[in-house]
Amino acid sequence: MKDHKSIKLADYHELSPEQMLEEANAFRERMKTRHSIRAFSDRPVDRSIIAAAIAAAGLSPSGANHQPWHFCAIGSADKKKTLRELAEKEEREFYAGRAGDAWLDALSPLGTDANKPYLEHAPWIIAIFGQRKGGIEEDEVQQNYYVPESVGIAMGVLISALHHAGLCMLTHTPKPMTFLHDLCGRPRNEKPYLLLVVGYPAEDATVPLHALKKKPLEQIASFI
Ligand code: IYR
Repeated sequence: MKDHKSIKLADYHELSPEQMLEEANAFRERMKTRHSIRAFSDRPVDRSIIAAAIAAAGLSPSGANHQPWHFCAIGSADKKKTLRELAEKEEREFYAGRAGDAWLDALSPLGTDANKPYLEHAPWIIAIFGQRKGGIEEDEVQQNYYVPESVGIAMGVLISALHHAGLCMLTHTPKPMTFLHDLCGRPRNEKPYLLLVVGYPAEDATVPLHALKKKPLEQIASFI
């Protein structure tokens, strides 16, 4: 490798192959109990839990380690009310025709419609933004690289961290989401990627059968 500043890897913790398999299996079983839900309780969730999960997501790998993401955790009742109104406005147009028949057909097994009460009920909505420009220092304006990939990885870590902490979620993508710039006070050169609705499930929360059908390993992986 070319000369660069580094430290010796010191916090790697090796497991035996048996422990590895046990851990990997245990994690898969834990992830099996992650379900997107659309009915949330209004029970509060302490901000420190959300902050810890976001901090875990912030440890994700990213293009040139520029960490091109911003997580805006929306907990204020006023903001959530506005968010619901603005998102539902977009969704009404989406379901009234903007989506097109094929898309609406694909969504029908999920039972979704333009009503998004959970945007107001759930204690936290996390809006995730990708930054086209930035760099590793706070005030830098360099080009960022692999932004969607980096944001996607961080999102996966965030979802895993929140699930691991015992919370329920919904990934939600009103389209377009440009109203999030003003709502979250973020600059226009950031791209809103999605909303993560986070909280406890409502008593009557359900999981659509369609969402339980996961592709088997043979279909999603090849070993060559
Ligand atoms: N944003 C809409 C539609 C929607 C789109 C996809 I792709 C989904 O997987 C689920 C819903 C909504 O939230 O209803």
